[in-house]
Parts: sequence; structure tokens; C-alpha cells
Amino acid sequence: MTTTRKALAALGLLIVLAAPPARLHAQGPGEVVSVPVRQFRLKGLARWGLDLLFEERGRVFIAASSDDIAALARARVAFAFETARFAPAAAAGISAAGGLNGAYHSSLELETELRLLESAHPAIAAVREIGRSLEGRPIYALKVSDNPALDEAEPAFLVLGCHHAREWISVEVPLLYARHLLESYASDPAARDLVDRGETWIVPLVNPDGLEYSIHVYRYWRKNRRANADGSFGVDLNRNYGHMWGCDDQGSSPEPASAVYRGPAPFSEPESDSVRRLFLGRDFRAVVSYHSYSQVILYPWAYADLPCPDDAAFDDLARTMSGLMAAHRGTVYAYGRSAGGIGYTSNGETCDWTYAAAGVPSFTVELPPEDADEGGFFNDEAEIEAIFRENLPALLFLAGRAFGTAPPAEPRRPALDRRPKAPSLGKLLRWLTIPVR
Ligand code: 0X9
Ligand code: ZN
Repeated sequence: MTTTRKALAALGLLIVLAAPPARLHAQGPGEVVSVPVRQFRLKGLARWGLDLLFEERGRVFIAASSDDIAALARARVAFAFETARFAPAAAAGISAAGGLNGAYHSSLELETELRLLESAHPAIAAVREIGRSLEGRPIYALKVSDNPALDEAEPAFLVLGCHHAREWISVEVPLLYARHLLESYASDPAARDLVDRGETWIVPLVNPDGLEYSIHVYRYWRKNRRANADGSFGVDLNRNYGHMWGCDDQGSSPEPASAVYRGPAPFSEPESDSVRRLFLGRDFRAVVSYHSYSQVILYPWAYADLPCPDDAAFDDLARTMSGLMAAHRGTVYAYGRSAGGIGYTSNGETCDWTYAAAGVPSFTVELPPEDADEGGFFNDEAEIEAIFRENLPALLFLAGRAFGTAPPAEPRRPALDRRPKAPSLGKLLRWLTIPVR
């Protein structure tokens, strides 16, 4: 057993034993604070529904709202403010040209970009509003296909981004994929084939309200902006889908203030419901939902550590995807079952639902970096293009499989069969917010 796993096991035990606090805490603009692991255990903080970030040198880092901070103080937890340490990373994106979010797209910037793509390629691209967020922002899909105004009887491929507000890079990869297909159509027979034979539906921003909040108010915001009955905000959109929703409290929570609150009912949120309505009307043959961070490719099930009926086939696909990704510049994406060794159990996830609804390959791709020390959610703007480029061959491969077009060339070197190192404690810590009834 690695040290990391031992530490996790110890924390897991405490989660079962500790009593929950009298109230959970509203998330809002706040601070990064750290608490010694000993204190974290002693005070049973794993059950507070805090937004846990990572663990480093014996301290647990938490994105804490002012309510959280007040509660920590009341509980006499010895915490330290760490916000200043992270400010340079956050500030690095500020520029006169790019505004607060630099090269990343806000919801309005994304809309502009999608409309520009549509007007530059009207024969093969159409912007569709698939629904509206709680705060009334349009949720856009770009449909890339010949005759985009017609719903033809063609196989479809769904690419999703940004269920989670703070995962800015997950908007960019789907958007750049749309751009790639459109701009390569004239010159690249493989891209032309994909556009002519199938429908690629690209939804780069499922959670526009959350993204705006992350840009303008609180960079670590994760959920949507639902005003919950207890005064807290947000439903975790990747806990709000309908397959085995709320089957237990592992990795999803019934507590509104939790970072992984699943909402009052499956598809209670207009954002996840927009994806549901888009999905059900069409012949989707594969799904990729981008998140960050940790550099992994995950497939169902997430709700329990059980193999889905297509486990072996999905493992094969994921191995090939991982190999194609590594071939670009050596970035190794680990792969495996969502609830398995490189992931964690949670219910109400997007890909469990798309797989259950249509039986099609459905992958959650967690983009780089691997760890918090390498930047966590703060991907350098200069990395956006390279992260897209390394993901592109995997997307083309899966799209080819989905549409029955010619497979792309094999990876230049053999797929790295990396059954990766143990998951980082930091990654899993973020989900050890599991209230036990
Ligand atoms: O927990 C999630 O919703 C995702 N991870 S993230 O850090 N981006 O929030 C999805 C992870 C894939 N599912 C599981 N490992 N269960
Ligand atoms: Zn995510």
C-alpha cells in the first residue's frame, strides 16, 4: 500500500466515524486556507461539505467561503490563510487585451467565437441554442455537419465542456475541435469524411453561469448558480444526471452547500436538462465530456465500482486514445473505470447517463495537469493549444469509430499501457465530503 493510499484509508475511516457539523456552509467568494492534516482529522472536517483542493506537506488546502472561515474559527480549527500564495497564478491571466480571463473564453466570448465560426463556414456549421441556464444565458451547441440546418439520419458524436465552472481549459478543447473540423474540411479528407458522414455536436460550455462567477467573483467556483433553499448556492451538474442518481451518498451529496450537491431531483437543473434533451432526440454513437484536472480517461461506471457490460471494449478504446494522446508530445493520460483505482465512486454523472441511455462509449476526459503542484485548474494560456493538439487524435479516432469512417493512422509509437500511479491524495480529498447518514 502506498503512503497516499494509507493516508486515504485513514481519512476514509474518520469520515465514517465523525459526526457532521450542525450546519453546512454556503460557498461564495472566499479564501484559500490550509489546515494541518491532524486537525482536519481531529475535527472531522471531511464531513463538513468543504471544497477541498489538495494536500501538501501535511496540510489540507480548502477553498473556503466567509461562512466556512467563520465556522472553522468557531470550531477552533487552527487554519492559515493561503490566498496570497495563489494570487500570482490567478493574476497571471489578467491583461488589458484579454480581460480577467486572458485567452480563455467567457460565455459571451464563446458566443462570439461560435457565431464567427458559423458565418465563416455556413455550409457545414450551425449554432444551436439547446437551452438556457438558470440565469438565462443561452447554452450553445455548434453542430458541424453537411446540411447543418437539416436533422439528417446520420450518426452523431457529442463533445461537452465545462460542467464545472473552474475548469476553464475544458471550454477550449471542444471549441478548438470545432475550429479544427471546420478549417480542415477543405484540405483534409479525414475531416471532410467526418463532417459529411456524421453530425458532430459540440457544447463547449454547459455551465455558463458558473463560468461567469468563476471569472468575475470566485475562481474556484465549481457548481452552477442555483439558489438553494438553505441559502447556499449551486448544484454540481456532474451529479445531476439521471442514471442511479442519488443511489447513495458516495461522492455525491444531498446537502445543498456541499461542493458535490446533486440537486433535489435528476435533471432538476436546466443546464443538465439541456444536454438530456439534445441527447435523446438524436442518434449519438459516442460522447466525450471534458473536465480538469488529473490527466485521465474514464469510462462507466462511476456510480459503483462495477464493470459496465462494455468494460473490455471501453478499456480498449481508452488504451488507444491514451496512446494517440501520448504520441503527440508524450503526455500520458491514465485510463480506467470512473469508480475504479484511478477515479472514485460518485453518482449522477454525465457519462453514466449517456451510456445507460444509449449504450454508447462515453468518456470523461480530465485534462492536464496531473496534479495541483503543476497548476491544478490554472492551466497556462500558452498550454491551451498543445493540450488541444494532444487530444485531437483521440477525438478523431473516436469520431471515426462513431461514424464508421476510415480509422486514422496508428500512433507513431505503441500505446503506453499505463496503469497509472495511485491517485493523488489531493484529487480524492476533494471528494471526501461524503456525509454518512
Ligand atoms: O468529479 C467529477 O465530476 C469529475 N472530476 S472533476 O475533478 N473534474 O470534478 C469527473 C470524474 C470522473 N468520474 C469519477 N471518477 N467518478
Ligand atoms: Zn469537472
